[in-house]
Amino acid sequence: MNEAFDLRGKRVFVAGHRGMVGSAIVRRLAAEDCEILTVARSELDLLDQAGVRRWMADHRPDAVVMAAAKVGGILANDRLPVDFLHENLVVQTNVMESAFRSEVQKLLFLGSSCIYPKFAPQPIPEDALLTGPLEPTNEWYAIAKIAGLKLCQAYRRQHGVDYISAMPTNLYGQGDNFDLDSSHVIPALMRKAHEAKQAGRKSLQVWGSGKPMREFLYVDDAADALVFLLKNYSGDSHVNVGTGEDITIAELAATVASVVGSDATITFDPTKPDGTPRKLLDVSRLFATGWRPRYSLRSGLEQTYAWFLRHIEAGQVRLSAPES
Ligand code: GFB
Repeated sequence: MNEAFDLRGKRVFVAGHRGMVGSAIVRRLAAEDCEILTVARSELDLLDQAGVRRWMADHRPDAVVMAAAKVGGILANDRLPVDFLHENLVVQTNVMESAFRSEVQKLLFLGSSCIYPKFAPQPIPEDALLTGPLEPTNEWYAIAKIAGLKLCQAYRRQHGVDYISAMPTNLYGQGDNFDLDSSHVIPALMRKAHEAKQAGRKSLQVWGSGKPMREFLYVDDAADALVFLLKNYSGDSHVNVGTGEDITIAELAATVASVVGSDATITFDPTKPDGTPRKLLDVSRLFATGWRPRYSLRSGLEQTYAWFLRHIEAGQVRLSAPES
């Protein structure tokens, strides 16, 4: 890692600050001596190019963290291809182009581990990008994210600005989406286990075969790694962000049930897709800097469930599909 970007006294715009990742980045940046800029969706629609240009010109941040995205689990990706491709392309392009016009020198773009080919070597190194076909359930999202990281490279090459990108593995934690149709696997299983426990039900249904393997990173660890990269990384290549460890979905379901305190029996629904068989990131580039996650999967799940219990009664857990 080279070229430190000193955050002291800087104005940092976090796009997507209401989302799970954006809000974790805002929490993490609060420990830095910088000014955090955010804007409510009611004030600025990131799909509106003229509005984004105007906002950026008026506020002139020094750095931008691009955490705004249309995200969702395997089924939402499969069912809403236009939303995942079009919204992400437009929003990320608007933010990057407006940032450049307003002379933003440092920008961090967030992608996803689904940018890699379905049958990439495991663990997946950064240079496996574009070496094979994508996983069909999320190719729309993946194409948008690949375009985003390429746009960062293009800005670097053509204009010499320090736009970088990070590819986090599957993330989870407080502020996640717990809507069963559009969520990722951890919030879905946590909610199902919680509701089974409350209703005294003895079955916990898991989509697919339970055999796919996934790597999970707690969102506060992700935010810590992302702020670390913002401060310390400058380079053409995207950087993988993960833990370097994965487990099967069946093992995950058993762990979630244990954290929730549910003794339900796990059943599998083969009508639902498995998605990519495995996507363990090669995190040697990130780990070479000395950065490490602080939360084990179990402790991250415990944190998440504690947050869920604290917020569910107050109606502060997202239980239905987020507006697009
Ligand atoms: O988290 P998930 O939806 O996303 O699913 P992906 C991970 C695995 O968990 C799949 C299984 O094999 C699912 O079939 N699974 C089991 C469940 N039970 C459930 C359940 O109740 N809900 C859900 N959602 N899954 C997404 C991509 O892929 O990962 C995105 O679609 C993005 O584009 C994101 O990259 C990080 O890991 O399969």
